[in-house]
Amino acid sequence: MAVTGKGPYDQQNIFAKILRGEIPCKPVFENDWVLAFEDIAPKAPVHVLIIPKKPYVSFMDFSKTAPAEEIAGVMRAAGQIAHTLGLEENGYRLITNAGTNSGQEVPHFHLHLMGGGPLPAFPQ
Ligand code: DGP
Repeated sequence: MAVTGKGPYDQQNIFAKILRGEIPCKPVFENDWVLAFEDIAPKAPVHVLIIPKKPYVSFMDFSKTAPAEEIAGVMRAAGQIAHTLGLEENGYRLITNAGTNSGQEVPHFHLHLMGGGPLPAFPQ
């Protein structure tokens, strides 16, 4: 079921549990700002979720309240991950679902990084 993408932040959401190490993930990258790991239900040959380590419900929350340094850190990490995964040569898609109409399921802001092959015309 889609979530509204608005607060308050639910400390029991699945990505909060992954960040706390309470449930496993397949990590591909980590730095001070983000953790990135493989999506459990990939929609592309490469499908990685990039999440801030701090608690933001959605992009609406993140874009309004995160310090500029953190916003830059998350976006730079996304580019670095795409580079490291070898996605730059043939390109990739970077999206976020925010709120009910988007179908956001997990109420912790995340970027979907997809590539590794031709992607369906957007939106899927
Ligand atoms: P969204 O609809 O934008 O909120 O996308 C949530 C994504 O999270 C969806 O592509 C599936 C993925 N997902 C859900 N639960 C888990 C989990 O427990 N582990 C991992 N790795 N991914 C998950």
